[in-house]
Amino acid sequence: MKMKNPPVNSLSLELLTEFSIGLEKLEIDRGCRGLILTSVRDPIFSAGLDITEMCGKSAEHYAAFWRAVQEMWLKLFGSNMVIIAAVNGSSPAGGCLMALCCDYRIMADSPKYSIGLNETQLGIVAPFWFKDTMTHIVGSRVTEQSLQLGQMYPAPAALKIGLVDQLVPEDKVQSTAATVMAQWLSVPDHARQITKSMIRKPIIDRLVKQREADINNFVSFISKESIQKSLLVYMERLRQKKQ
Ligand code: CO8
Repeated sequence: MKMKNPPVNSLSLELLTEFSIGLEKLEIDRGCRGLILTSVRDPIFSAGLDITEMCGKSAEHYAAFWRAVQEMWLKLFGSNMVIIAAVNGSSPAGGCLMALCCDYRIMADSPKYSIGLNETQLGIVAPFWFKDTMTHIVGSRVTEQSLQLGQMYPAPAALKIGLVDQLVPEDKVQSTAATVMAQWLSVPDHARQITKSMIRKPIIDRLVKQREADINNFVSFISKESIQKSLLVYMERLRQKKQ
């Protein structure tokens, strides 16, 4: 599955909705046992959540958007398929979250590309299930430090802390993903799926149990004037970086 949402593959409400529907279809297709998640947009895997969906919109819009983010996470993190992230470029925040939901991450070996949960840099807070997903991969200490600092890791540093599993030359990301997929698919599905579910279900259940409260929290947090101001300042900084 190749994400395509120019210019930076941000996760808009439309992309998230299409993504979840697409994943659902593959999930029930018995002929599909694995999925490689990547982007058509070298050098960007995904710029994370579309910030414009979180600025200057109504409470109803924020609620619908957040439900779509939750749905993407529930489907991706909870998938029965083998999912491999072919991270062919930078991957901040929501993009990093998507990669972390996969079973294995292969990243283009270039210090130009970075990955991480940088929410605090925008003046916003990664919710508990973003934190849980990162903790699941790299442990509490690294997660705490990374989340407080909103740290983005260049590819070599990301490998060092285990945020990604393997670095390969840029032109080998897709072919390596196919090789790794073959290895994962050599394990009998039922045994692998039960094992995956046993480990991930408690993490998934935490969100399922408080999904509505999590939406309400998001809506009230993102609607605050101070938070809206932080996001606008951040967008302006992105624009100025170009000049
Ligand atoms: N959403 C919307 N627009 C974006 C985003 C984004 N996430 N990222 C970039 N853009 C826009 C830029 O503003 C720019 O717009 P314009 O052309 O109108 O000026 C355009 O895309 C191109 O951006 P760049 O020139 O910066 O492109 P580069 O190729 O130089 O860099 C990067 C690409 C590395 C992706 C860079 O754009 C970047 O770092 N973007 C910011 C990414 C980011 O910080 N994302 C965080 C989103 S928040 C999130 O995912 C989780 C939120 C959890 C919510 C919790 C709340 C309670």
